[in-house]
Amino acid sequence: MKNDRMATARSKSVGNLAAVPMSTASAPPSRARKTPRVAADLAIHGAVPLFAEAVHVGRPNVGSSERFLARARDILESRWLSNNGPMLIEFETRIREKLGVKNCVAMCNGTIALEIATRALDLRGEVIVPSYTFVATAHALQWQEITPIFADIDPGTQNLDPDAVRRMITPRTTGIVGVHLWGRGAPVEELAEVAAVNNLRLMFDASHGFGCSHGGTFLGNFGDCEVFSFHATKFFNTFEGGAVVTNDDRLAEKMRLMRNFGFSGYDHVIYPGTNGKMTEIAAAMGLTNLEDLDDFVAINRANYGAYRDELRSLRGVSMLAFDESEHNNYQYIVLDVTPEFPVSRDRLVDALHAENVLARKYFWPGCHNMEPYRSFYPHAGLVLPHTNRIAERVVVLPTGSSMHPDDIRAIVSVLRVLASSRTA
Ligand code: T4K
Repeated sequence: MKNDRMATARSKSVGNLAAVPMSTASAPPSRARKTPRVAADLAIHGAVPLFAEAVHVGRPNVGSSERFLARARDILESRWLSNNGPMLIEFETRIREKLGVKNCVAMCNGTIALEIATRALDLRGEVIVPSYTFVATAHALQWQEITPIFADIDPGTQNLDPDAVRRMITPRTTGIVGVHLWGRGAPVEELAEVAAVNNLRLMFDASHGFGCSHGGTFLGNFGDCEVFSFHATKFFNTFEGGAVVTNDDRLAEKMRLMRNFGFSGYDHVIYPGTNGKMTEIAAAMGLTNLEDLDDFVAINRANYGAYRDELRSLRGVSMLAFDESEHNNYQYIVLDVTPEFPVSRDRLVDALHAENVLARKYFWPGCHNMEPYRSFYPHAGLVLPHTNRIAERVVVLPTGSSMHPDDIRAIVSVLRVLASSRTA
C-alpha cells in the first residue's frame, strides 16, 4: 500500500515538529464513526463502537507494492531465494550506509539475532537486563541457559538505570543487555562505564530504535554490538527479520558463520552455528521499505504531534516525549496514566478495546512477572519498584501509516469523556 497519506507526508517539511501540518487534504478517509462527548456515547455503556474494524498498535507500514513486486519477480526468475543472495547483500549495504556502521549481519528475526549476538560475545552465567521490555530480550538469554538478572529502570526515561545495574553485578555476571526502549537511547555512556569498570560485555537490544539517534549518532553504533528487530509490527519491517550491527569486524565475521551453521565454504564447517539467515524476499521487503522510510517517519511524527496537541489539555495522562534534537522514528505513542486520572489504566484500556481501539499495555506485567522468571525469582519485584509502577500505568496507542489524524482525535475524545466522568 503506497497510500495517499504517504504521498502527502513526502511533501511536508519535517525539520520542526510544529511545522508538520495536520492536513487531511489527501489522507485516506477517517475510519472513526463519531466523536463521543458524554459517557453514554461510549461503547462500554452500550453505544456503537467508534470503529467498525479493529485499529491495531503495530499495523505494518508497507512501501511501494510495485517496487516490491518487481523485486519479487527478480528473485523468482533468478532462482536465488536465500543464503546470502543479491537482495541480502544490497540490504546489508543499505543498512550500513544508513546507520554509518561498519557491519550489518541480517537475520531471520530479532530474537535469533539477540541469541546469536549473545553467543558471539560469549555471554554466560548471569547477564543484566531490564525487566521492562518485550519478553524476547530475556528469553533470548534464558533459551541459552544464561540467567537474566533484572535491573530496575529510571522512571523518567523508562530505560535501564545504571545504578540499579551496578547493584545487580555478582561474580557470575558476564554482560549487560541494554534496551533502547520506545526508540529512545538508553544511557549508553554510563552503561559503557559500568561495563568497562567491571570487565563486562555490553550489547543493546535496539529493536525499537531503527533510525533513531543518541547524541546525534544512530543507534547501532554503541556497545559491542546492537540488535534490531524488523518484525511486521516495527516501523520498518522485512515481514519477519532482524540484524546485528557492529563496528567490530571479527565479531561480525563470527556472527556470519553462526547464522549459517558455521559453514565457511562448501562442506566446510569451522564453528557451531544455527540457521539465522534472512531470506531474499524479506530483504526485498526491507529494500523497498527503506526507500519509503522518510515517509514513514513523517507520518509517525505528524501522528505524534496530533496526539500531543489533543492530549495537552487532558489532566492525569502524560505522553512520553521524544527529544527533537535527535533522529526519532516516533513508532510508539506511550501514555503514562497517573493516579490523577479518574479511571484506572486497565479501565481505560477496556474502554478503548470496546471502541475497537486495541491499545496495548506494553510491557505489562514486566518479564519478572512472567514464566519462567516469576517462578525462578518470586521476590524479584522487591528490587524493581519503578518497573512495577510503570508497567501498571503505561498504555500504547495506535499510530503508523494506516491512521488518519481524525482517527487520533476520535481516540483522544474517548479519553476526554473518561477524564470528565467519574462513573465512566
Ligand atoms: N526485543 C524487543 C525490545 C522487542 O520489542 C521485540 C519484538 C524483540 C526483541 C523480538 O524481535 P522479533 O523476534 O519479534 O523480531 C509484537 C511483535 O510481535 C514483536 O515483534 C514486538 N517486539 C512486540 C513489541 O510487539 P505482540 O505479541 O504484542 O503483538 P502481535 O505480533 O500480535 O501484533 C500486534 C498487532 O499488530 C496485532 O494485534 C495485529 C497487528 N498486526 C500484526 C502483524 C504481525 C498486523 O496488523 N499485521 C501483521 O502482519 O508482539
